[in-house]
Amino acid sequence: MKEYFKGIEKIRYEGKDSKNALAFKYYNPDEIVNGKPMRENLKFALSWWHTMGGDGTDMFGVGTQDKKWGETDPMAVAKAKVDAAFEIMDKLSIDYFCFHDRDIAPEADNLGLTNERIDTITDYMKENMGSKKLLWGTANCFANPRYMHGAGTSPSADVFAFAAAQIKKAIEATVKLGGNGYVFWGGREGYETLLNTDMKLEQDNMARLMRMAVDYARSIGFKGDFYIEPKPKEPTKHQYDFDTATVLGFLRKYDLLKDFRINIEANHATLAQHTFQHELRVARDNGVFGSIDANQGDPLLGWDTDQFPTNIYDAVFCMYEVIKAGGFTNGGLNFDAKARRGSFTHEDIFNCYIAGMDTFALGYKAALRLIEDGRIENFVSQRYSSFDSGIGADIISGKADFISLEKYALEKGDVLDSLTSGEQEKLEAIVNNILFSM
Ligand code: XUL
Ligand code: CO
Repeated sequence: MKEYFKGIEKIRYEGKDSKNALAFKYYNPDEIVNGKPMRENLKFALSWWHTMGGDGTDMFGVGTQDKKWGETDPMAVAKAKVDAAFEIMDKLSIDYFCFHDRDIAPEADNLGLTNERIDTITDYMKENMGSKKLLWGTANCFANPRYMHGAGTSPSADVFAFAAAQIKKAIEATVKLGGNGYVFWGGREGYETLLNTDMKLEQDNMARLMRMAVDYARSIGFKGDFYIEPKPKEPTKHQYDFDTATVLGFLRKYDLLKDFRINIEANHATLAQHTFQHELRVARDNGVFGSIDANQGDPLLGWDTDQFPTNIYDAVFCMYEVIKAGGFTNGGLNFDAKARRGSFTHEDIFNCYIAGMDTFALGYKAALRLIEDGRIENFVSQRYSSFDSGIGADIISGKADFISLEKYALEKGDVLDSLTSGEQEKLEAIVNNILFSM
């Protein structure tokens, strides 16, 4: 088989003192941590769209990165992407991948032919994937002009029908490749102006589409999780799946909670003016944590820059939430991230993944130390300990009511002396102490 990355050997773990750029400093896939090999703790995934297809095109210029893989015919390119992707995964010890239907096979002149192309490519993937696994599949229902007003939320019933047919095929491809997840990211499921929008019908229809997707997927044996990936804006001014809390309301309203979890993307969290950890905490606290699209934005830019994640603090707090949620089940950590336009060489692909994977490996270990160290967790439980006994325990158990609480407050007088310091700076220093003593 053709080798696409000649001169790049399998990336080895060399430890933190290594100066070799093409080596892991922190990610040792087979190291047992917290009872499991790191590759299973982290479940890294390659994103087909950015890594195999994204060529650095932006609104000011054409691509800078060769993503044709030496081919010109679109189906030959699609096959070459499979070979090149699997070579990258082998060389980086990445076990999972994620794709949109249109990333793996280019759209043809009609849906029938497009679906045949998906069959051809998924046959080829299945033959060649060996022990690699599909983390999740999805349908790109946002790029084609037919989706200019949305897919499931389009004002056109024809477009709704077309989207349903497209999603049906994407689910079939996911099931065929053994995927344990199916993602809905509503690229254009939102609005530009309420002047032309029936918001209620649009959201009711989106729920109808999701219900049909679940019913169909279960009927063909899909046992995995569905995910909604929240994002507040871009491309639409207002996306319906704004953030995790909004999506929770939607899932509850339409009775979809049994089948859906949340796929949380770091840069989407920051676009919603939340931290990455906030979104993960909301998901964890509500039992809907599912999967992660790992990347980072730039604090100075207000859009989705999808940078490879290198911010160690974000990775620590992300992994803290993942560990507290019990680790990944069907989900994993997909690098929904792309090389900067100026990082245009094939070697940069490896530099990017090594940077991201090392960041999360270090993040995982630091999060575990933070938990084992106990200073922060003990502080938090101490801070709320007034609910463990006395009046606090009565509030929690439901024994207290307004009448008994008023009696308590009247007897007590002021309660200011029950407060203790929040000690934020001390806790931040503890995080630094743990991080920099590793
Ligand atoms: C877009 C985005 C998507 C989804 C899958 O911002 O994150 O790539 O992850 O459709
Ligand atoms: Co994403």
